[in-house]
Amino acid sequence: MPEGQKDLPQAEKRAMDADKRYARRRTLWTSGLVALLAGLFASIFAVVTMGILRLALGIPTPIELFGDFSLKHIDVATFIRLLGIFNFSKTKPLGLALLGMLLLGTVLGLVYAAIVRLRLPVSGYRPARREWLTALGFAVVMTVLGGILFRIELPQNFVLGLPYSWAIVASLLGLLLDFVIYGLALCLSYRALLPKVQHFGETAVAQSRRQLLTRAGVTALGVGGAGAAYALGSNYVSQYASYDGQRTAVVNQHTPPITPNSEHYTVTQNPIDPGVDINLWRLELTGLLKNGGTYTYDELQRLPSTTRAITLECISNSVGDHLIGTAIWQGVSLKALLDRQGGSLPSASYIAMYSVDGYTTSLPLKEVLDVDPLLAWNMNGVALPAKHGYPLRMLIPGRYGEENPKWLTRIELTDHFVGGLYSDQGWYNGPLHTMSRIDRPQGMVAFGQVIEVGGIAFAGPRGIEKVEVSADNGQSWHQANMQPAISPDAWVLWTWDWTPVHPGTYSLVSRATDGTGTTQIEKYSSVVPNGATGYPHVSVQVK
Ligand SMILES: Nc1nc2c(c(=O)[nH]1)N[C@H]1C(S)=C(S)[C@@H](COP(=O)(O)O)O[C@H]1N2
Ligand SMILES: [Mo]
Repeated sequence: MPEGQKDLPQAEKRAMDADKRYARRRTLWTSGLVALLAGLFASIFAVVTMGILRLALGIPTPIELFGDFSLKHIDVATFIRLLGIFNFSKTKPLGLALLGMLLLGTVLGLVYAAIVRLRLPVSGYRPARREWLTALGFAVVMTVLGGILFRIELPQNFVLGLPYSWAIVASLLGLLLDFVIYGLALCLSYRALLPKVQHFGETAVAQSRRQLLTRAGVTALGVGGAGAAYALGSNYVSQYASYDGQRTAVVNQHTPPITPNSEHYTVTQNPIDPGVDINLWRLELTGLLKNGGTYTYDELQRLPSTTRAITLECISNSVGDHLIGTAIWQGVSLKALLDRQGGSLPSASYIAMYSVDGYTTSLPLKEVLDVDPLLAWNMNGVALPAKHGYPLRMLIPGRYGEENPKWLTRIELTDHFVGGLYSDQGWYNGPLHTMSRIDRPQGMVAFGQVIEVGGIAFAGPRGIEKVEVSADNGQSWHQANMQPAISPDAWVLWTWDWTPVHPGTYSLVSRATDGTGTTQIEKYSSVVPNGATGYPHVSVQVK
């Protein structure tokens, strides 16, 4: 140690310590700030990657996977509350999740910086091996964590409609690519933005110009990336399934026996409904059946098909509401298809159905076969419209709409129940409740003439035995006339000729009795979580 230092006065030593501390703090602040900027930059590029993969190949973004995952982990009551808070918009919560992900990616920049611990100033723009490896490690760990957390959500593919296993592979590769891009962008931009040591043979001016250009370059790329992310987001939002929740049309207070496709109610879990590439799409039959099998769209359509009118009703159809419609469906019966595969094994007690949008439902096999379900490719004489499940959907008569998967791709026979969005939330999935609805009259009617009261009634395959109408709020009942049902699985239309004895305000009520002789439940209950019950009441003024 040189002579002089030994003799340094206490005060000077303390000043030097303070300097060191100051330098360390500056390093910490600089690294931290640069790490956050690099984290944000990397997140933007990850979002651009996700957007491209989602829109071009239908690979679900981590944001959507997170959304699907979360929705299965809340109960019906919370679900309904959230629908209210977000005013039934799916893009708003997804937007929030996107912001959350950007924030997370930005903060992760700090973790990266803490791991690589570069001493400032750094020499050169090229990341060292350790930095590359750390970035790669980030990508791998994030992919593995995502894969484990979202393992149930991975089998979904929106643009191509890939079969189940391929969809899992595509989703995992998508996650990997998203996170590799994140890691690379983080590693490169962190290095690029940090202050550099002065090199011999380069003037200070040249050096700081280079540093400035790099920072400007990173900023420009970041702004460009943000623009691209915005454009991709707008494209996504422009495809939004705004028809979700659309009611079946009633024309002049009359419900047509068959609902035209364009007027059939629609309900979807998806922000954007899936499309499928019909050359890639398959129907797979697997699990506890004698022979597994795979069908292309053409192969399915060459099977002997049946045509049947089936009424579909959403579990969210309140008393008097219009989330119910009837179409003539054409397809192959599930029984016939399973028979072709040699039938089910004795241990098969459940059927699980998987759709290309990741929607999954499951029901007891015997109960399902009892109602002779249909795998339909045509709806009212034309190929299934995209929003009603092209290329194939399942119709299980007597079960609420939620148990009638659209965009079906895989049927599995199992010995256990397989969860899905609505069953996980706790919605009822048993046989639907008998219902009736009064369509007319409404509001005001003229006194002194016969008034036709009319509406619908429905009990799935149990059928409707009779419909009764009351004009005095349920004190006396009159049997309505029923049009013969177009099929055992369709609603019936009914009418009753009413001659009010004096003008006034009347409360019309209806009740249906199903084929087993059981009258619909009188006690009012809202749709959550078991489906609505209660007699419909319509108040009319006779003047
Ligand atoms: N794959 C898939 N199938 C689905 C849904 C969905 O979101 N995804 N929604 C279900 C619900 S809740 C209902 S009520 C019916 C609605 O069918 P529709 O839109 O053809 O009337 O589809 C069911 N099948
Ligand atoms: Mo539904």
